[in-house]
This record gives sequence, structure tokens and C-alpha cells, in this order.
Amino acid sequence: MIPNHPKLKAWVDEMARLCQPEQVVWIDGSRSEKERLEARALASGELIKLNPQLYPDSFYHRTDPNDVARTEHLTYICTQKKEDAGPTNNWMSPEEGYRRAGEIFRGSMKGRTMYVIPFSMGVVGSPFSKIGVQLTDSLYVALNMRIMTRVGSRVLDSLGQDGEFTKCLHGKADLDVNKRLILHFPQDNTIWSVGSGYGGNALLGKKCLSLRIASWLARQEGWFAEHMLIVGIEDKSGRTEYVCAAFPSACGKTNLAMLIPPDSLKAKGYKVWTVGDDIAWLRVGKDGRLWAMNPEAGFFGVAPGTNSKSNPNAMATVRKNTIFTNVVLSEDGRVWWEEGDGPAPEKAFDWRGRPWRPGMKDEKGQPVAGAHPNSRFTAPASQCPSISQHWEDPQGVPISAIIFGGRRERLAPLIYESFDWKHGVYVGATVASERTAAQVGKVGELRRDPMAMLPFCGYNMADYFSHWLSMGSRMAKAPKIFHVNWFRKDEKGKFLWPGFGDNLRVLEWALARCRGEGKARKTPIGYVPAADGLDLSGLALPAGAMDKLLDVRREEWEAELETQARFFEIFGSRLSPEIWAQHQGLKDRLNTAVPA
Ligand code: GTP
Ligand code: SPV
Ligand code: MN
Repeated sequence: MIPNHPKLKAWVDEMARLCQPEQVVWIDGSRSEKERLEARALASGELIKLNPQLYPDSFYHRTDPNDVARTEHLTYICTQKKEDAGPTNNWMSPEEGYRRAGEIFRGSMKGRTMYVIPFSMGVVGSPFSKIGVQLTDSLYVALNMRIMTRVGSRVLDSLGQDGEFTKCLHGKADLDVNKRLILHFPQDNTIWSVGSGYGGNALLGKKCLSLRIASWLARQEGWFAEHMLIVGIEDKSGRTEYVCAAFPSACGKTNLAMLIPPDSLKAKGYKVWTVGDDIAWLRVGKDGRLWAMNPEAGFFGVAPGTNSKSNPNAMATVRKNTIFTNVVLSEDGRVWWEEGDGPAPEKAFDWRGRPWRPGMKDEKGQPVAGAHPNSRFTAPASQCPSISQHWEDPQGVPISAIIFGGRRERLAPLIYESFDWKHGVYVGATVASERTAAQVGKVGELRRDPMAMLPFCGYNMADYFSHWLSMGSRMAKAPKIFHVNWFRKDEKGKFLWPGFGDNLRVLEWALARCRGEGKARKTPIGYVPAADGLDLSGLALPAGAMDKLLDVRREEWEAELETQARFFEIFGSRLSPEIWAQHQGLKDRLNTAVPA
């Protein structure tokens, strides 16, 4: 099935000459091919078959222990000019990038197979979709790409003889961190990733194409590529309103996208529909509203913490056709993870493949986790019980509200509403969050993560903020912008808010505000729910918890203004004066606020 696309063929030949695989195999996307690839992966040990009675057509995989999360320090934007990558990205010149990665790629596929995977982000043939072709020597990656994207002959058909595609070269090489580079060449529509087999580093359609490269294109073409979930809330009249939400990695997007209403809200007739859990592409429609589509076809979700209580939809989604990575594997072919379902298996192996049993302690007496904190599942979106009937609509779904959020023990209230689009952009630009295990680095450390895009914006973030500001005037009916924080804690370090399904209470208020309803109190940072603004029926919160959740403390916000300023300063004169005007506006409102 070699295509009749001379440029594509020439590029595959050139990359094969560089990497020197033993053979080149084109992925057609068929069922029989899937079985062939699985058989090969089982034979090589890359996959382990799970108990077929319990998990039909599902597999287990371990990544290299030094390769379990995105490596942001090895991720680069390779533009001609350093300023175009901006101060928040690592930068290398394209020449240096191709040279350094080329040295690692050279001959790295000797004795291996190079798979050629034509894939589409978005439904095949939609004018809003983007096509990529990924070359990889990893069967695990090839099988994951079949779940996470739409692959094969139908993509080549839609590419025709001269269609544009993103050139994605991936190789495991030695899986050596010292020879690992994740490089983006937006000016060449090219991605080169070498030395890692982990999700976001290796499934190039996801963060590399759909965020870093797509954000670059989106700015030029007048749309958005964002790290956002998309969820529909249907009320008892049958009306469905859609919300996009951007939270940093491992801060609750999958969970919010699949939430189950608490009983008291279910009784009011709400239903929740999942459109996407990680990435949204947003465009202005002919009606002047913002429309969102999910470019992915599957979920690459965090396993630990996922259970039948916290996220039953996710548990139902992973019951078949799923690849589990770096969780606990029992001797009888079952998977388990911390805060998952049921008791831990007695005879099992941990994510590194070492014998493991529940209650195990290390030499310091600390419990040994069986699953890696960033262990994940890959499953088809179509298997999710709450999947929206519109999830594959080529034009997407209309968005009523955009929600930003982060993981913050203090400061940020449960929810607040921005005053207008420009203020909302500032609210997004000032997102900060405590670091999680989804990227290499110190867990818990607070870092600024504008729009949850710090690791994913493929160009200068100052220009990104300007793009966000300018999009406001292109919409006749722009969504309202909110900020949420599910992670505020009390003095004892306990979460104040139950989260998960109960987050619908917060979304309900936000959607009411979008319709000009919902009771609110004006504060210097924006509107927060009035004391009786949220429906808390059936929820037994400790006395005073709601006050703490909605508290806006002047001293804390004054300190926050300082750290925001230090962050914005790094962009120099490239930063829009509007951002500084918003910063000053907040400072003024805090100064004139009547102390509570
Ligand atoms: P990425 O896939 O890395 O982009 O992450 P994500 O934003 O989709 O995060 P996910 O929904 O997988 O949640 C990550 C972690 O946050 C899990 O351990 C969840 O249990 C936890 N979590 C999600 N929602 C909530 C919530 O509302 N409250 C609390 N306390 N924890 C939550
Ligand atoms: C994230 O880290 O935000 C993820 C997982 O969604 S990865 O695909 O590895 O980036
Ligand atoms: Mn993500």
C-alpha cells in the first residue's frame, strides 16, 4: 500500500537511509494488521497479554525505568530565531537540531523494523483535521497510535498525491536519557523525537503535533490549539451546553470530562457527555461563537486514583482493547494501581517488573508503590459510556464557557469568573500549579503554567497571549472565562472540596452565569459565587469550609501579584501592554477593596 505521493515516499526513503532499519512496514489500519503487530510485540516481550476473560484484547507494557514521564528539559522548539521560541521554551537552531538528533538516529534502527504510520488528528477528511506521518521503530508506539489517532490507508487516500502532512520521525535508539531529544521544527512542519518510548515524548500526534506544532499553525491561521478537555452538560429540558477546561497535566481533565453527577444533581435531570479529555482545537464559527473539536481518538489517562467511585466512566472505558503502562501486573494477568479498584493482588510485579506485594516497605519503612504515579492506560474514546454523540462532528461543538484551573493549596478560590474576555485572558495567563508526576521534576513545587500550556506552546508565549487577546474581537459571542481550583486545602492539609462528581455543582453555576443567571459576589479578582450561589444539596461539608473555599485574601493576592510580575518580566517588550494593564487593574482593585 505504498502511496502515490512522491514527497512522502522520498521523505520515508531518506529517513530509512538515515536510520537503516532492516525493513519498512506501512501501517494500513486493518484488524488483521493489529493482530499481526500484537503477536510480534508479545513475541518480543514488548507487550504482555492480560487475562482475556477479565480484559479482552488488552495488554501490559513497561517503559524503561528512566523513561516514565515527559522530559521537558530535553524538549526543544527549533526555529531560525531564538526569540520565536521565547523564554519559556528550550531552543536550538534547526541546523543544530537536525545534526544532533541525526547523529543519534544514524543507524539506530539496524536489525529493527520501521513502521510508517499515516495518521489523522480529527476525523479523516474534515477540513479542520491535520495529517501526520509517524515513522517509528516501536511496536508499542505503533499500537498506541492506532488507539489515540485515526490511522492507515484511509488517511493516505485523504492525503492524495501532494497533501500537506507533518513529518514525524520517532526512534527508541538506546533509550538513554543522555541521547534523548524531542525536537519541533515548526517552520518545516517536522518533529524528531529520539531516545524515549514514553507517551507524550513518543506518540507524536499528541503533545508534539496537536499542541506544539498546531499552536504555531493556529496562531497563523486564526484558531486555538489548547490543552483542554471538552464536556457537554445536558439539562432536564434536553439542552446541552459545552465547556472547555484547561488544567495542567494530572490536574483533573480526564476526570472532569467523564464526571458522574452527584445524586441531588442527577435528580434535577443533568447528564454529562464527554467530547475530549486532553486536547481541544477551537475555531470561530460562522455564527460568531467558538467551536471546539477533539483531535484525538482515544484517552491516554492517569491510572492511579482512577476507580469505580472516582471515575466509573474511565473504569468502563478500559475494560477491553486497552494498553496499560507501568501499573502493577499480577501473576494471573490482572492489573492494579494505587487507589484503584479492589484489594491489591497478593502475587504481583511492580512497574519495574520486580516482585511486589501489598504493604511492602522500603529500607526507610516507607510504603513501596506498585504502580508508577504517572502510570497510564490507552483506550479508545468510543468505549466511554459517556461519549458524546457529537464527539466526531467535523465542526465540533459550540462552547459556552472556558475554564482555567490549577492545583493550588491556597489562594485561588473554588471558582471565580473574569470580568470580560481580556481579563479572562489574563486569568488564563496567570495560571500556576503544583507540579505532578506527569513530567520529570520536583513534585509539589509551584510553577507558573499559563493556560496549562507552558510545556506545549510551540512559540513565544508573549505572542500566544497576544493571539488570545486578538481572538476576543473576532467572536460575536465569546465564551465567558472562569478559573477553578479543586485542590484548596485546610490548615491540616486536607482537601476542602470533595471534587470529582461534585465539580458539576461548580459547572452548573458557571453555565448559569453564562446565561446571565447565578448569584455572585464581586471581588477584586472577579465574581465568586454568593453564599447561596452553589447548589450544595446532599453535600455534607464541614462548617466554614465553603467560606474558606471562596475566600479571597488580600495579603495572599498581593504576594501573588509579585510572582506574576516576575514571570511576565521575562517576556520583556514582546509582552502585550494589555497584560500589564490587567495586572495593574488587579493591583488597583485590591488596594481599593474594603477589607472584609
Ligand atoms: P493529563 O492526562 O496528564 O493531561 O492529566 P489530567 O488533567 O487529565 O488529569 P486526571 O483527570 O487524570 O487527574 C489526575 C489526578 O488528579 C488523579 O490522581 C485524580 O484522582 C486527581 N483528581 C482529578 N480530579 C480531582 C478532583 O476534583 N479533586 C481532587 N482532589 N483530585 C482530583
Ligand atoms: C500530559 O502529561 O499532559 C499528558 C500525558 O496528557 S502525555 O501524553 O505524556 O503528555
Ligand atoms: Mn495532558
